[in-house]
Amino acid sequence: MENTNDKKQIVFSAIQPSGTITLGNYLGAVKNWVKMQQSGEFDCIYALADLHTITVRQTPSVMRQNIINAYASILACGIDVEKSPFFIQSHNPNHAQMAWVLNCYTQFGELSRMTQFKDKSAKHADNINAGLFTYPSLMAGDILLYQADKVPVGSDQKQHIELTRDIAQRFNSIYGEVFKIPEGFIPKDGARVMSLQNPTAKMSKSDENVNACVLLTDDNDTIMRKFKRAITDSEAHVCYKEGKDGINNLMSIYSSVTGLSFEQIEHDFEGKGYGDFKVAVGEAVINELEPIRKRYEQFVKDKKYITECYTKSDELAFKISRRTMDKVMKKIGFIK
Ligand code: AQP
Repeated sequence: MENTNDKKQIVFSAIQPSGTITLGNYLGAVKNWVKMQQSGEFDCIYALADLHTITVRQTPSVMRQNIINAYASILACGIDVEKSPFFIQSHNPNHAQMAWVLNCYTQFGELSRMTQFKDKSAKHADNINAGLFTYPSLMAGDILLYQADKVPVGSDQKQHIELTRDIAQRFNSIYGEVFKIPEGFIPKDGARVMSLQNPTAKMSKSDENVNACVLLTDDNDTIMRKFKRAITDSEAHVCYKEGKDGINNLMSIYSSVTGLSFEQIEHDFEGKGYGDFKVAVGEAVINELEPIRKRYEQFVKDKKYITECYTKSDELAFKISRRTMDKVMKKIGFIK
């Protein structure tokens, strides 16, 4: 990252190591992280949001491995820490501190309206903890600490970004221009990749049904098998239409990886069955993910390199975020 005074816009985004990174995470967010890094137009800062992960109960040994695997996956997608720091959230205490402060500027009613809280409470009814409820204030702190202009995320995070803006505006209206007001950056295609087994629910890395998600670590045969088994409908006509959730999802994935428009896809598959279409989607996704998986297999074995990457990134992230944290503490009235 070039830490200069050239006034590039700042990009911040994070991903939870709550399982293996999915095609949904990749198309919705990480692909844009890489594009924004490569464009040279932005100063990008990325994080592994491991503090968020414990809002759902984790097994310690699995969590340790998930952190390493997720870190290696993101490097394999093309994040280069020489250009964009990619740090580990729990290594930077400013995040926990900022989350507490922002909790005191976030309303109970606002948090109660968050659909992710409602979904996750229903899914984990035996563990509806306070962290799950206040997850959006931690996320707001992640973004605001870096004075981010743009936040590349999938559409499931839109509501949290809007709340981040509201919290920042509320804080600024009391204390002056402390926080930059960030904007979400949501892709046109791939913004919400749905489960292959239940196309009305989003693809999630913590889904217990292995056939529901394509993982960045899946081999080519597994990817093809998952697409062949994807739930569709009985119409056997490849077109984007309300009610055809399974086909709509496959078209959206295909469009996102090939760049083809829906009209072009409909034209190309006119008169062909779903079998042909599923194979075409499988092949396109294999082409996209195979090089990533090969790089992942190299990175994940190289613990020394991974440690070097995050240590360097942690230090830079701490330095940048501390500036905002100090300012916030001073404005509120804490003493040094
Ligand atoms: N299905 C999806 N389609 C498009 N984008 C998605 N994202 C997640 N699922 C999809 C985007 O991926 C980024 C990282 O997400 P996260 O790990 O911070 O949290 P999440 O949204 O809760 O992701 P998962 O995969 O659903 O994890 P679990 O199962 O642990 O809850 C975000 O930008 C998100 O929008």
